Amino acid sequence: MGALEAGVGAMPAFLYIVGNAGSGKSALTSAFKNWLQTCGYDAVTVNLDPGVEWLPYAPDVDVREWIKLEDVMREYGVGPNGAQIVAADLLALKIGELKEVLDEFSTDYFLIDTPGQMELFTMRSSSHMVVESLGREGAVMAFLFDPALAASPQGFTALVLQSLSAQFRLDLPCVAALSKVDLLDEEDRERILKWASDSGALYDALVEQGSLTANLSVELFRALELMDAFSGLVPTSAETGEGIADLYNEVQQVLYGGEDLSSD
Ligand SMILES: Nc1nc2c(ncn2[C@@H]2O[C@H](COP(=O)(O)OP(=O)(O)OP(=O)(O)O)[C@@H](O)[C@H]2O)c(=O)[nH]1
Ligand SMILES: [Mg+2]
Repeated sequence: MGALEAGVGAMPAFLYIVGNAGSGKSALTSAFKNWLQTCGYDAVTVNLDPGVEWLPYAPDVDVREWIKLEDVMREYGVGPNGAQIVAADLLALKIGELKEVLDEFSTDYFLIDTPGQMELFTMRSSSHMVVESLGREGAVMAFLFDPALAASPQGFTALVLQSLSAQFRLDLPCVAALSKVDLLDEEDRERILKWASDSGALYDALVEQGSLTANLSVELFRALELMDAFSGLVPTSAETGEGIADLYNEVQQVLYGGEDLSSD
């Protein structure tokens, strides 16, 4: 199905863009907004990182309006890491105000750029409250696999486990994307994409590297298969725009099951 055929739904989508530090969340937020606008859809970008100093886009809604990391450090007498944790919890207290601001927008897509340190968003109950308050209807997570981490079978497996724990913690459906594909040569790209859809290929690669010996690993792979962990990755590049339409279609598929819910 083509991107425009899929159409957006009548309700706005909330796309939480999640991934390890430097995996390309902010760049993808920016590229996704540009792509949606080119297709004639409206999108609102939301920065949830209180510590970010520079963004590749001008956020429409910015958590720094309410919470700034340097203020938290001063007021609570904590360092940058401690301040991130306090800020994540303060966000839960400010969520009513954030929601009021979001409610003022009439849009198709909220693109939510989450903090650099992924565990601050995926592991704290405050984020669960954020998702709950903004609404589960229309909410999806895009989990980014950074090629720098996904290139080795061990790194790839660790990302699969992280994405599952993020889904489990936030209780959100997930679309997994390989970011920055423009940095990969054809061979590396194909290898990583194969691991994402073929657990046997990943298993073999781990065995080849001597990373799997115990029977427990077989059991782990069986469990991962049962959890649908090998349903593929959407290759994307914020740099070239490759795959953004595919990512959009995947999100629409998760939200609306491929039905044409175009509000036109
Ligand atoms: N070549 C290439 N570089 C990219 C792409 N996306 C992001 N980058 C670069 O990767 C670096 C990190 O990108 P960001 O978008 O800031 O990543 P992030 O996940 O938001 O980073 P934090 O918020 O700090 O965790 C920057 O130098 C980007 O220019 C891409 O698709 N292709
Ligand atoms: Mg960022």
